[in-house]
Amino acid sequence: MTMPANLTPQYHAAEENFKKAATTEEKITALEEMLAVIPKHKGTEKLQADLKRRLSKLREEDLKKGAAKRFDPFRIERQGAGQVVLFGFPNTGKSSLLNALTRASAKVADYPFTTTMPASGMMPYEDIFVQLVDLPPITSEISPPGISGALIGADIILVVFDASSDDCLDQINESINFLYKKRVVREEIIPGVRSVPSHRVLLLGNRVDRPGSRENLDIVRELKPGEFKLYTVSALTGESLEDLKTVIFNTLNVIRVYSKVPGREPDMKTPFVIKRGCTVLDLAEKIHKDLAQNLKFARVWGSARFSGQSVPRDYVLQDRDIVEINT
Ligand SMILES: Nc1nc2c(ncn2[C@@H]2O[C@H](COP(=O)(O)OP(=O)(O)O)[C@@H](O)[C@H]2O)c(=O)[nH]1
Ligand SMILES: [Mg+2]
Repeated sequence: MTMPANLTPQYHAAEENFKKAATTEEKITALEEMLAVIPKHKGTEKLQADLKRRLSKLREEDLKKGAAKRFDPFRIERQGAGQVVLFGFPNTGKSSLLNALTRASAKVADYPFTTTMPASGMMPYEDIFVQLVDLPPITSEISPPGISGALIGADIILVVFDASSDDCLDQINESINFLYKKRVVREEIIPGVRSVPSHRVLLLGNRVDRPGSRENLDIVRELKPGEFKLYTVSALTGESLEDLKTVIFNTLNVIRVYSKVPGREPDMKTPFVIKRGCTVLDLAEKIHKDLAQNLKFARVWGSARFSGQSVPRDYVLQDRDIVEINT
């Protein structure tokens, strides 16, 4: 096919990576990069469409091959209301946070590289669970191969740093640079290209119980990369861990709804977790395909103007609504 003129050096570099790619995963990443950096104008429309076609074909192939057959310890099966990864330098307290927030018992030690494989646990939040994944650390020199895949698949990335360390600003900057370099986070969101939006990347200062951390945090507040929100906790004393849970839940941007069979009490034990903005029809689809097809109307307790009000299928649900679907 004829190449449109004025493709950028970044595009050609990404294309080089594609040619060199050894695995399907690498090919997908390179194609995503090509699509991300290609100049968007009329002259490249054909090429853009071609890239998208190749990308979806590769993704299909990848699925067919079966992720399960290839053993990849960095591919942690998603569970619960969302997946949150703990990412950062050694000894910042990632494993301690996992243990404090879940019932996991990851190994904690005050020497680096105690964590060599991802470990996960479920964090209870009110009546739901959120999955936390403790990743092996990165440093200025090394990063575990495979870590990008675990990062890009996450709903939230917690960039954990040691607030009591004089290096904490370097820890933050290097962690953030890593995310940009590996294209986990991008300057702009490009349709069809995976990335974690910057509002889902949270800076988390741990060990605030230790001396010096208040002063360090003053500096961090002033000099941190601006677009990322900052939170502080202590895994040791438990300080602000409850607040962190709420922040995580709010950042996931999901709601809980309780289903009710007509004529019966609602099931308040196991909520359905759906994206904020979902409608009655979306919920019905999630419960069962047939239910969506036969859906006539629903009654809602909670956000509706009065309890048990009949609402149409495009009614937007709110957190903690009780929904009775009528067919
Ligand atoms: N004082 C204090 N020590 C902590 C805190 N969190 C972790 N630690 C200690 O920091 C060291 C490293 O913790 P670890 O969870 O293994 O860090 P990781 O390498 O990031 O997984 C251990 O000695 C922990 O006991 C905290 O909030 N306060
Ligand atoms: Mg660890």
